[in-house]
Amino acid sequence: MKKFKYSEITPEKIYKDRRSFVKQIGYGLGTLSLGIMPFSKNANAANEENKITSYKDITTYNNYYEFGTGKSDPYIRSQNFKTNPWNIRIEGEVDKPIELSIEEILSSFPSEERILKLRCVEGWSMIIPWMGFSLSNLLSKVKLNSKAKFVEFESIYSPDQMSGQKYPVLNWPYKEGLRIDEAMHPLTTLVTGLYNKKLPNQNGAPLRIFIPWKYGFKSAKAIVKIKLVEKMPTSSWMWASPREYGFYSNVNPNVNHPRWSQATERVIGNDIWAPRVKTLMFNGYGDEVANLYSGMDLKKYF
Ligand SMILES: Nc1nc2c(c(=O)[nH]1)N[C@H]1C(S)=C(S)[C@@H](COP(=O)(O)O)O[C@H]1N2
Ligand SMILES: [Mo]
Repeated sequence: MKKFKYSEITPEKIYKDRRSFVKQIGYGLGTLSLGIMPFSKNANAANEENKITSYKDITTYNNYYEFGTGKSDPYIRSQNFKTNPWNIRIEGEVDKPIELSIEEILSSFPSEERILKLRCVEGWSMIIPWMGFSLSNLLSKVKLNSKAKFVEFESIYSPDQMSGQKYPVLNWPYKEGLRIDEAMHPLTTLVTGLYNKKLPNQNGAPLRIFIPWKYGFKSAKAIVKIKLVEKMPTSSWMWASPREYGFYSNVNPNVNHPRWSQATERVIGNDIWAPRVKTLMFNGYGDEVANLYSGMDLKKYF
């Protein structure tokens, strides 16, 4: 697996902005990492469109259908959601399944800041200062067997707390999946917080996955189960509409959604009259992840 330091893929301008940003919101001295920015090393890539999205936008404009389909529903309806106690089970094609409490996970795997861009399949994007660590670190806790070809993520099923689950909007619980090499890639992040704070419920507390080169829906929230499987899992969105949502769902401006273009995106937080910006292949993380797909027809495997 390719090794890199997050600082090495951070354009200098962003890095500087990031330092002033750090001062601005008064981060403690303990804050570790530099950001990871999606836009290559081009100096000219550092401009207005690479600004970190505000805490307010990140936490009030959400997709989390368990709490409703409106953008403000998750913020409004998730405040009493119970994230403690919380256990995460790792099972399937492993020598021995394990169950870890969220406390164990938080204390065993220190989180670092990772500034990564989220590109929703609906055509908007945000740059989010996540806190988290690589999923591969957690998976190293179990011994995978040779049949472990894919990983399936399962979100919580709790219709009493999540009124959206009373309606068959999706096939609950929310499920997503990755190929094992995608899951092991260091950019595949288990998210524990944002803006150096605890993860808000509406963003997927206490633990959600984040895969920066894929459309946002791949990044399942409130995960309770991680299952190693042999066959490609069927995600909730593939169930809902296989023609529109493929297993890979890599951000790809050359493959349109059947009902709309994916060539450009609206940057959340920009003035409403600001032009949309060009969507980048793999959401700008091609240098890091394109090799996972060499030789694959990404129109067929969308
Ligand atoms: N469990 C669950 N996870 C989910 C969703 C959801 O509805 N339920 N929505 C997805 C979609 S479409 C997006 S764009 C991102 C949004 O993440 P954010 O609200 O933290 O920005 O979460 C993804 N994860
Ligand atoms: Mo999305």
